[in-house]
Amino acid sequence: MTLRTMLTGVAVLSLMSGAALAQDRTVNVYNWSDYIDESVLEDFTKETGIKVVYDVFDSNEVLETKLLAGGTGYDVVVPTGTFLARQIQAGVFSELEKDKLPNLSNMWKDIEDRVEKYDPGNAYSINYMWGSTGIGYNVDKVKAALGEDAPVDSWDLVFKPENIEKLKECGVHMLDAPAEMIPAALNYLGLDPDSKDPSEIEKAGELLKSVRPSIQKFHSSEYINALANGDICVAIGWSGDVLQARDRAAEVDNGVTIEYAIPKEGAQMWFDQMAIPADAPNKAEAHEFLDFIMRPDVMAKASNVVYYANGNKASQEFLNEDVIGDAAIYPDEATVQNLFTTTPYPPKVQRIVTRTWTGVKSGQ
Ligand code: N2P
Repeated sequence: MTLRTMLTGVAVLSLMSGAALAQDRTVNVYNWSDYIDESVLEDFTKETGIKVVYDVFDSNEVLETKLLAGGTGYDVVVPTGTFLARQIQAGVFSELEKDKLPNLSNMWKDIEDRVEKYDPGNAYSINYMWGSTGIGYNVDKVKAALGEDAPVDSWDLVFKPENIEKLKECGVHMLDAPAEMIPAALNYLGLDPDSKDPSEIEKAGELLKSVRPSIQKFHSSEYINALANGDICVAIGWSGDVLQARDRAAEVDNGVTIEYAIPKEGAQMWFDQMAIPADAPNKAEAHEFLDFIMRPDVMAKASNVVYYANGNKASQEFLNEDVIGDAAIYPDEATVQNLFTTTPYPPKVQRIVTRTWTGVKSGQ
């Protein structure tokens, strides 16, 4: 072999491995179900050549168990602020390399400020979307069960036994999310929704147990189709999920009308944050993914499809009017006043919450 052919061989080889490398770049994303427009992922791959392996979950507890065990293989995960805060403490995440995220300049200061209490300095996460935990209902079925004056704007709908007993027949689903259902119950009882007091958590548990016989199912994603198909009449659920149900029903024109209410007694406001696990195999790709997500048009596309508000100020001019103009998605000042946030449970209290929740679900 001459030196020349040898060199050519090396050049060809290195070119090939370069191409193979480019092709092999991957980012493993673990996000909530029903939380993105698939075309966002396709566009990212088209533009960067990075393949997206996309998995979904519908529970912070499930995500947290995996993150604490480590070695998930995920590069981007999306915990809610309260869970993120204690996961940061546990050393689960890698600090963001902000010089790799020029699109951070598009983010919304108001939301970054609110997230400070979970992630000081927004050092580990960016806001993906935020929303509220309220009530989704089938307008006609609820009226049929409770009459014209059904209290659809109040937690009375589901927490007053005489109401929920009448809804049992047409089907009620509740989120399988103790960190949201216990605060909702505390708030309804006039107690601090962020209470860490075991005796108050016990009281919330009692309220939830009192309505338990009327709950058909505890789940955190199935209710979208169940509402849309007219299979159930009420779901305690997340804002955007209920609005997606409303849309799915309208699309098939099945005569089902779904609405979402932020109950007048108040509801929880939460922030879902994208973060990079400390042991993520593809951190460079994770940063590229986050920066792509923070493009105004990309973030708007996602919100326009899933009906959740996002933490990207610059995206707002690209939002459809039925998103930016809907107070159930982008609440006005008065509605925001009615929303509460919570902080993480310390381990001891968490055990009480977990035990209480197991009791609620099993009806014990
Ligand atoms: C998406 C639900 C995300 C809201 N389906 C829960 N944090």
